[in-house]
Amino acid sequence: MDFVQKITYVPGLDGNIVDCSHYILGIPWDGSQTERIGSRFAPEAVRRAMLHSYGVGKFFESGICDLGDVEVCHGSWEQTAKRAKSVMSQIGEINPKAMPIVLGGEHSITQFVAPATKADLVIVFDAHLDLLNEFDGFRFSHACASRRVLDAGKKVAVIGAADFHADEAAFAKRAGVQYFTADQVRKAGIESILRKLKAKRPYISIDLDVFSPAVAPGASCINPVGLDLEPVRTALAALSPKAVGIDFVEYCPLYDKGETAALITRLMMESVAAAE
Ligand SMILES: [Mn+2]
Repeated sequence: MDFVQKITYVPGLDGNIVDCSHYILGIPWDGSQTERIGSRFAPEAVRRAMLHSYGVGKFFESGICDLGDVEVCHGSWEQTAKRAKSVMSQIGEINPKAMPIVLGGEHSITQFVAPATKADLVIVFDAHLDLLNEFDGFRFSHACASRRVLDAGKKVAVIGAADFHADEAAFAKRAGVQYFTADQVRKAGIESILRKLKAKRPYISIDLDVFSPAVAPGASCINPVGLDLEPVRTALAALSPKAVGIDFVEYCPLYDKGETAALITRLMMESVAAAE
């Protein structure tokens, strides 16, 4: 396949893209990261964490294919976008039924993946709304991630919002983007929020900054009022059986000692197990 490379081999993830049910793909693009940097290192950190787990359910026996990473072109959004879209369309031609499990990179990468699925709702777990039309004059900033997914014709809902601009909240209303703050999750409970989302084929995007630093110390933004683990785990268990794709973004391994890689590994495995 053009524009993919594989560095770390994880035993048990050697299914074939031709007939696998799920595939893992890293997209280590972090060109617009602002607070902490280095999410380009996350896919390899997560693969290393996978080497230290026995798996959940039949994760390592389910024929998952680890494709490796998109060969991003550091310094060029245009080239990276071209390559990532090419990889997604090659996969779509080979095995359109395979479900993507994507490891970012920053949040901008969701716009390559979610629009390539049949999702009827992109459910984003994020401290931010990411609905700005541009940030620092750049339309493809990670601060505009959900706005670009909307532009691509997908509906978006956000869970765990904690830090956003008034313009984004106003835009969300106009554009019909449902969002729920972290405080609303704590008060109402995640189950009641999930009932408000009508998704038959959800795509799940998890920005690690939705969590409290105690849960995800390596998230790219520090979110002092972030969520605990359980509401997100509960939501994943409920959404995964119907999910058509999932991504984990905004993890910067240089800022923790592997805790967040282990967290992503666990959530990814639980998500696959919930759909078994
Ligand atoms: Mn965020």
